[in-house]
Amino acid sequence: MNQRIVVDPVTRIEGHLRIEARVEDGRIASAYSSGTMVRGIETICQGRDPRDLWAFVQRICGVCTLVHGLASVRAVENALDYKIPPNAELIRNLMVGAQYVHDHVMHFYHLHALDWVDVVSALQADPKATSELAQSLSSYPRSSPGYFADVQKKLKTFVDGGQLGIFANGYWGHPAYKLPPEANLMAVAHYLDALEWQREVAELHAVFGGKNPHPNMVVGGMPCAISLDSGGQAGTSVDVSGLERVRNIIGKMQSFVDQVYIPDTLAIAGFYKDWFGPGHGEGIGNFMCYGDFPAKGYGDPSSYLVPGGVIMNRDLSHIEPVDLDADDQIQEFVARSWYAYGDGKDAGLHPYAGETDFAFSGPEPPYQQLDVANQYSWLKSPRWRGQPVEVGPLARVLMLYTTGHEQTRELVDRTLARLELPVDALYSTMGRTAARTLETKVIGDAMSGWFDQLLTNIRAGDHKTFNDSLWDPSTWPAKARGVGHMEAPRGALGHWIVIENGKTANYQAVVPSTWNAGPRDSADQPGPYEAALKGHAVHDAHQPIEILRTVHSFDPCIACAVHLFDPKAEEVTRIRVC
Ligand code: NFE
Ligand code: MG
Repeated sequence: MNQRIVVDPVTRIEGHLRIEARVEDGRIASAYSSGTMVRGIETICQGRDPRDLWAFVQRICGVCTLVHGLASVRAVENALDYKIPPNAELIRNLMVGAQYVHDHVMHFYHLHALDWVDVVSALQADPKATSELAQSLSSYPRSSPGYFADVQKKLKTFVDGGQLGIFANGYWGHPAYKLPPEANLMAVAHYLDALEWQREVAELHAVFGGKNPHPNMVVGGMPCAISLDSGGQAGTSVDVSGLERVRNIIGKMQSFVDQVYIPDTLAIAGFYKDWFGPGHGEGIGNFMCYGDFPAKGYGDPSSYLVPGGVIMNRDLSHIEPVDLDADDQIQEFVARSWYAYGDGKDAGLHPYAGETDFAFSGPEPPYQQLDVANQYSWLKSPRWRGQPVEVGPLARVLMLYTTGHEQTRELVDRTLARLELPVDALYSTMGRTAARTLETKVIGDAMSGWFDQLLTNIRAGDHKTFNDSLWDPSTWPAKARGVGHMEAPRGALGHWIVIENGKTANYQAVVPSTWNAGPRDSADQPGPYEAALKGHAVHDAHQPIEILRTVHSFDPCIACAVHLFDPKAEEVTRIRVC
């Protein structure tokens, strides 16, 4: 029997995503990923002072609150060959690192866990047995029978009142849920703890950047002064007490990752080992990283913690270099998107020459029934040398693993050994989810090192965080162009800027979720979500939990992915939110 399944909107993500799947004989034969809401930032950059852009483009997203600001200042610095002080580089690493740890823990508990954890089943759990289970897995101190009994009582109040609140609308009782009630209760307790924890650790951004979300940035470094004075005498939040706060936050991050996030990932993964296997989100098998976390500056990729490069067809023995300036490498195609290029062709445009002009017949796209044979998304289709590539935690972990990063090798090997799985198991929905957990450990630990280095510099008398040598646009060349790239939590992110006479002549952002969630291209090659959904067995077309598991394993952010702007400022569509 053939069926068409529509999930719209996909919830527990940022932005508006619709998935359509054609099911033949119980399996997904083809899937279509559509970004259904358009919003916009890129075009309003044109004509502006390049030094102001970070504040505009940072509003592309409120989830990855920092990354578009950083990609933007890096793009301008790259265009102008503007060097920044080592302290600014370390603070940027710390802030991006904090974004990873915060995002990934929140994704696991608040956006993805309920695909695996049956909240209602937690009511059947024995709090004492839950306590024993928790203590067998971890030294996390919140593990007493009384603690779990309290969480269960809170949950029971929700259920008895017919108000599941934040837990409403799950597919509770679906046979795809495999955890015993005690494991479900433990995960629900940690879901609630993670809410409290994330509020505390978000403060790191506020110490260095004044606030969160959307901390302050500056072209040429970081806008915070640093001082070893105390008690506010220095007039900066980055004084002795601010630095102590940062040290405490890094410690809190590391202990939550070690005591809660990693043990929970391993425990849950152990019940879903089939989700490490074929037919469970293995995807297209091409992976790309731009690389990030420089030890010796953005201009020295050999010093990056995460190397850049492309892995094709799962061949871990060979890494292709990626060149973000080359016309024929990074390109965006629009054959299947609601855009058209000025020449009417779909040859693929490099972002320096990127265009964003709407094209669909009628007043708005056919949202009720996507025209999947033609155009069906507000996302473009980015390609590397014409090929779709997956970006994000799995790409980074494979890159670190295959280039011999010792801690990653040890973490991956230990995890696979414990679950009795081969390396190929990583190419899967659960592999993607586990990779995210493991990279959080790597980045969280690296943060301690960056912090120590920052303190060492300050103690040696280096307080410099900002370089004013190129601040004046009259010193700039008449024409310049540059790219700011980074590894955002969801994957490779690039902003490209063309500067003419001190103003922005063109600006394009190509974003991780656009790489992963983009539609097919003119050669009919599916994007990574679409490829990963193919082949799933769907147990119940009315409760397609299999689709949610795999799409969520990418951590979609469609606000990031669709970020263009209607230059005529017309209303493009109306979204009804129920
Ligand atoms: Ni809106 Fe983002 C990250 C960026 S998305 S979350 O990480 O860039 O793909
Ligand atoms: Mg773009």
